[in-house]
Amino acid sequence: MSEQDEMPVRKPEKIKLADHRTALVKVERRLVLRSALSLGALSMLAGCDLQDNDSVDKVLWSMSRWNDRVQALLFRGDKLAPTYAASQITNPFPFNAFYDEVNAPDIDVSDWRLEVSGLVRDKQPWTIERLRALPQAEQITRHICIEGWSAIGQWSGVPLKKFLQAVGADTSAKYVGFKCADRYYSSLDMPTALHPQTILALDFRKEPLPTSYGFPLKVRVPTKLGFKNPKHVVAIYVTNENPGGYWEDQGYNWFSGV
Ligand SMILES: Nc1nc2c(c(=O)[nH]1)N[C@H]1C(S)=C(S)[C@@H](COP(=O)(O)O)O[C@H]1N2
Ligand SMILES: [Mo]
Repeated sequence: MSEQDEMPVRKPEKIKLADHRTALVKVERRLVLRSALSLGALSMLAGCDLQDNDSVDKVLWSMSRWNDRVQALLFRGDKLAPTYAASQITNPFPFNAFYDEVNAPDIDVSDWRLEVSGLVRDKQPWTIERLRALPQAEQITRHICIEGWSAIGQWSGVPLKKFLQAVGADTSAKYVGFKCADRYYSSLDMPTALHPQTILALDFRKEPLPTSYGFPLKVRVPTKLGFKNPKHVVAIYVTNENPGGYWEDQGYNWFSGV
């Protein structure tokens, strides 16, 4: 579709979209393939001329929330993300965070505990040794960053489903939230948390996660975009209130997955 085709068919003087074009194009990109709408359809659905910042903002946020619901309905708990051969692993694997690599948190694993709270039976914190004693799963999958790069990596660790079962989580709750050592945070819908490829990754390429890639624990979710893969995780909680996330709360679509 060309840029022209996306413009709503209305009298030019009534259209005040130009200022918000970048934001609207971003939101349109966020509407994933199967539920995509054109900009024209967006302004028609909005039923307004999108004349001021406030109404544009409202439309953008309501579209994003609508999109979360549609995406959640389209999500199939059994659909697997593609996997790759060891020879396809990207080396070196790229680093990304909201800060430079030298500032990645340097965590002493003997002090580190994984805190558990919310709708769970057992709130005892976990040491790395106890996590390693749980069943482990390995995957070679593609990490896709919204900033426009992707890379294939190999991660292994505890399937989040097994962990949630081990702590007696209420898996009828809606969300699982994560807090990180660097103030990053994110969250998943329960069907994605229970997905067989969602793991509490402890290893990268069969070695403990390097500092930059999330030591000592990163949530690896190959059915989601990279920003929904929190690194340096220190707390997990089960809740019915959407915990949002660092980028999610700045306007990135919350579901951001397939
Ligand atoms: N704790 C924490 N986790 C994070 C981030 C971050 O800044 N802090 N950035 C996210 C983003 S946007 C991406 S693309 C991936 C990058 O992971 P990598 O450094 O292993 O490639 O981490 C995600 N998880
Ligand atoms: Mo990212």
